[in-house]
Amino acid sequence: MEKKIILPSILTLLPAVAAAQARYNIVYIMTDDHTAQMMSCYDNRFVETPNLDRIAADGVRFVNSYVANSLSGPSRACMLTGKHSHKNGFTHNENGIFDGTQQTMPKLLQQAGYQTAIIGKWHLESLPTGFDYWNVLPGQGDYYNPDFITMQNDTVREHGYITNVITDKAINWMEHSRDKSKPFALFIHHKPCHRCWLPEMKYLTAYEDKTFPVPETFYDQHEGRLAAQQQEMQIADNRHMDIVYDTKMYRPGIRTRLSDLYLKMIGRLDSADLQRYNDVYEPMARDFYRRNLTGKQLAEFKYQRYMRDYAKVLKSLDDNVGRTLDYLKQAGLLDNTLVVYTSDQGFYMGEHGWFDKRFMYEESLSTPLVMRLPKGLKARGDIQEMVQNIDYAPTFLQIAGVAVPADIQGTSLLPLLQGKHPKNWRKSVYYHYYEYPAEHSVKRHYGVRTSDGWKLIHFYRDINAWELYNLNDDPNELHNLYGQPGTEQKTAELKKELIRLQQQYDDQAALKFNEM
Ligand code: SGN
Ligand code: CA
Repeated sequence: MEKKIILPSILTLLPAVAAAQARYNIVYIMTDDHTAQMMSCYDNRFVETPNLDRIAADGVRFVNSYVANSLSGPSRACMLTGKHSHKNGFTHNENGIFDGTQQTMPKLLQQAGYQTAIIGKWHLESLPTGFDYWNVLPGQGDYYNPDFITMQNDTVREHGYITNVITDKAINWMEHSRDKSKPFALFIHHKPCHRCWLPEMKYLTAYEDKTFPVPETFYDQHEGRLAAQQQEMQIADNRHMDIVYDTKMYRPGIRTRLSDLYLKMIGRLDSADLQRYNDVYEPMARDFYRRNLTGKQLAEFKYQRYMRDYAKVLKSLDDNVGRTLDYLKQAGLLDNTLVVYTSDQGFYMGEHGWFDKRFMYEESLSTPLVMRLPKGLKARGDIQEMVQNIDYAPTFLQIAGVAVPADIQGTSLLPLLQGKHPKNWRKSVYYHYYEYPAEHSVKRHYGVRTSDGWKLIHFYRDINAWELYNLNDDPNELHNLYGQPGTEQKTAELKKELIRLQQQYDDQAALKFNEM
């Protein structure tokens, strides 16, 4: 069992913190579908994200950061509760309703005298609880002139581009609405880089002259990986990545599975902006339909369009994170505030030929995580320890001097932020994905990933397929070693570790599927 740290009082265990100042504020910025490949402090092949990198440069970068279930709602529920999906009850996006009566980290912070607020994507269906202020997007929200649900449960349409609007609201709350006599925890949940990557007007043409390198696994045929052969997230396949909705190649008269949704989304623009939008995309579409691309040429065309639009929405995101940091500095809050930047999960940028997430492979099991630390927390640079999104709740509680309830499954990252490297730190993480059947058709699976680079996955229920990877030799997870001669001992070792984690986290349903 991992050791659970119960904090009786901030004065006993955090004398440095208590002496230096009142309790730290927490500004938690979470984006949607933003993956580490597209963040220059992790990977500089594709884009520059100077403001996100500033957080890491001034603080810490977690290089082994994982989610528990690579999907929006479940990931958010793990963050709020500090518990795996089977314990917080929110396992799927589809038909999921978060039980807002349960214990959550924001509620515990609130009870301890924090002002709490959440602005932006919520995606848990029930209305937020545990927040003094909330203003959230209905479902996935819209990029253009977005609607927000207010605390009176009205839906109000705002004017502008989503990332700017959310940031304005966040800054406005910090500056004008909160009770400045109290510490605060603000959750800023952005929409980018979620599908279908609609850019801000000023970045309509950004990256259009850039050609992105095609990932080495773009043409992966998924041999030896049964579930990967059955997914529906191929960039090349027009049934998965829609030529109109996703790559914006619209022309009058064309109808695709998602073209109506696309027209509805861009139709939210004011007419002058819609004209500007069409002036950029229509000529591209005319040219595209003239060329009649097929095969590899079509696949790579779609890949470039995908990368460019993703990079455009990311540019607005990076600007707005910069604006948030500048506000904190100007308001004199930086020294006293923990700033966290992360995403609800990672994403495929053409690796294995894919977009989307869900699989326990590295790109979507991982999530970017950087933090700017308040005065008194000494860690700087890279943190190698394995961390998971169930750790955020206990971390924030401990930072706030609040006792961490024993039923929280994550581990507080505070020792790491203090520059310590506890010897008994976890050596493996547990993952469990549930949403099947569903869009993108990724089969249910669970598994273990160890700090020494091994991974065991079990796709279960309407499929029964085990996968084993040695990431040290096969970082792209192309060679499933399960059942290969010579791997028996490693497999047994990992199965034992998987069962240990399932018992530790009390995932009874999964334990039953091990014997399938
Ligand atoms: C939508 C998207 C999917 C995406 C899910 C979940 N389709 O349904 O591509 O996987 O959200 O994303 S769309 O046609 O509506 O764009 S999540 O990040 O919210 O979990
Ligand atoms: Ca997401």
